[in-house]
Amino acid sequence: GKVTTSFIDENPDLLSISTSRWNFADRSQVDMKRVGFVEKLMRYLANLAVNGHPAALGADPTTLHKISSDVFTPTAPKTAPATADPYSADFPKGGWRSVLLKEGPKGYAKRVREHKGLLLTDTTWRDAHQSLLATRMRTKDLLGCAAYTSEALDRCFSLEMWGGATFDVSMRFLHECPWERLEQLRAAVPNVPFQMLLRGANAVGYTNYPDNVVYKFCEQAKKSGIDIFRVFDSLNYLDNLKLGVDAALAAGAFVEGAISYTGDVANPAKTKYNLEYYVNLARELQAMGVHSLAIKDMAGLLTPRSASLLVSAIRKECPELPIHVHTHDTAGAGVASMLAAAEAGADIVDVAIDAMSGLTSQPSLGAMVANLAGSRLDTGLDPSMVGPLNSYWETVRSNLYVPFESGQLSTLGMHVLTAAPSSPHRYVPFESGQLSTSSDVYEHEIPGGQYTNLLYQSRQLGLSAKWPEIKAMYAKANLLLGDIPKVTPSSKVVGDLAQFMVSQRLEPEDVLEQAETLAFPESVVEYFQGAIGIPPGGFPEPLRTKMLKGRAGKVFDGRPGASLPPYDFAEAESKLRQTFGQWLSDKDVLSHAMYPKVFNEWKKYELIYGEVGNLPTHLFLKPMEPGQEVSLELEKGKSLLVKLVSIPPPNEDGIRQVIMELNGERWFVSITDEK
Ligand code: 3PY
Ligand code: ZN
Repeated sequence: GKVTTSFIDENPDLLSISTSRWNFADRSQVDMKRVGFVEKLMRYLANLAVNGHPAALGADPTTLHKISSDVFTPTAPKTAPATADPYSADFPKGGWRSVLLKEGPKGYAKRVREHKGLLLTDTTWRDAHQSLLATRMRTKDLLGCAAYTSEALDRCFSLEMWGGATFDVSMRFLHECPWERLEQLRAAVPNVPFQMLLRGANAVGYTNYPDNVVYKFCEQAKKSGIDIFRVFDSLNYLDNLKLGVDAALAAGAFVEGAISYTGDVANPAKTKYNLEYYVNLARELQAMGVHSLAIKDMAGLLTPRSASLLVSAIRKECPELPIHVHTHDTAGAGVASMLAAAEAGADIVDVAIDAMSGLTSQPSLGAMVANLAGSRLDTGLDPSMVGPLNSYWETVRSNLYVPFESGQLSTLGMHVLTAAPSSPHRYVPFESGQLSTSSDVYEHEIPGGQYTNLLYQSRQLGLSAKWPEIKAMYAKANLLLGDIPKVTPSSKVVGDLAQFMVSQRLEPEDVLEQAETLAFPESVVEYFQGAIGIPPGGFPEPLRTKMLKGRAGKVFDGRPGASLPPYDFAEAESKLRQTFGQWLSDKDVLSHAMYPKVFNEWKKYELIYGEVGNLPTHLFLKPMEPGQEVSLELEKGKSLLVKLVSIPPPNEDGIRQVIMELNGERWFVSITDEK
């Protein structure tokens, strides 16, 4: 327990709570909350110092020492950007979002089709860190460059910054509110459209939800700041796609219908996923009323030749719809393929800021800008503005220490890149260890977002020596399951089956033979039960019939969500209110509907440790050492001095009375030693 709270009593306005979730009814609640706020963060720091991180966070403990607590302030360039910009006339003042807001989704689509240059979507805030850093990027580090990004990338079609795995991970591992992330970033970036990835009927989860959950989710996401929904289904199953598209349309958003790309359209030997298959999908999506089409190449299988063939074919079929191409740079061909896609008529391609690009992430933004500069496809982005943004990300991510000049520099009327006092090397504990490109992706077809995850999981299961075998087995598992598009959640089914086969030493023949009796992973059983939809060409037989024989669980016929009863939001809310009282928001109810267990655990965590999203990343990740003193800036110009004085030995119950100081006042924090 704490000894005193007088410091807070004497400084009532010091610890203002910046979160948008709380609606304080009166002053006494504010003060109560403030007291709890600091006490809990101290408890977090004390617990981290005693117990370290839970293994589930996936932070490599051997790299934590690399995180330094140096303070830096990256700044905008000193030279004025070129004024005679031949392309500026093509870009709307106030960013593309002003066009979207004024002219609506159809108007925006039309303007994009008319635009001559290639437009870019920057994925740094979503897919890039999902693919490189296990989705562990914290809101604080996104906010550190948000205002600057709104200027440096003001000519982008969109910023992909939400959805996919970010929703789950922010609650589960970062102990942050995903909605708050969205709303805070929106406030900092009014001009560039925000884009999210919606897994069709799976919304931002791994399984089908009742329809009303998907509808309500889209409605709230739009309200909180999402402009563009990229909707996909992991099996390209039209009924699932339509549900997602309809829900996003009902929310009044710009809807991008995505085609999940697999195989190789340039290879005549690969007949299952040929041009006709994809053109047909494009036609179906167009009929659903989408505003643009995305070719979602989640594994990075598009070669320049296949990109060119595919874009041309779809362009011919759907001349009015913007075509947006997404790829991963796993094999190293990403820039070449996106250039080919653009030449063939794609309107928009996905890239990530250089320091967060390449390998399993998107191709480099800087490379695309430079490669097209001066051509008819010029992106219009100014490299002198992008440079400092890249330096920011180099510092956040990499092992390089990039020294920045400190101090304000905003004579050009531009935003200064300001990071909260924090450190370089922040995310080094989440690096996957992958150092080079991997062209065997054309064989195994593992999506970028899954590749590093699977590598990490395999390590945890003690299977890291078998990584090459797991990749090869992934390809075999895919064929066993019917040769399917592989992306969340179908990719999880393939990955689970592959790991199962490697660990049980099974070859495909063994699986076919013993299908009735093997203890398959749950995701594999559910796949065959139709829980995520129907794969292209149907389920493989006789495997499916054998698999399902004598197994418990519902078998779905058609769209799984269609047979789920509507979610009772009123009942869920009243139950949650009993637990969380006035602190509960509508958005929390939705988070709970999507991830009930994860939500409850996160809320329990917050009761103990508070809103840890407020801690700078180096303090969130790196345990403090006895004698160390840090300054916590909770608000501009108002800081707390926190010192870890010492960690005494545990008593007979295993509890340590960690001695800390808060602005010179001594606190004792009881922490159970779990080691
Ligand atoms: C996701 O669903 O999270 C993806 O990134 C799919 O590519
Ligand atoms: Zn992706």
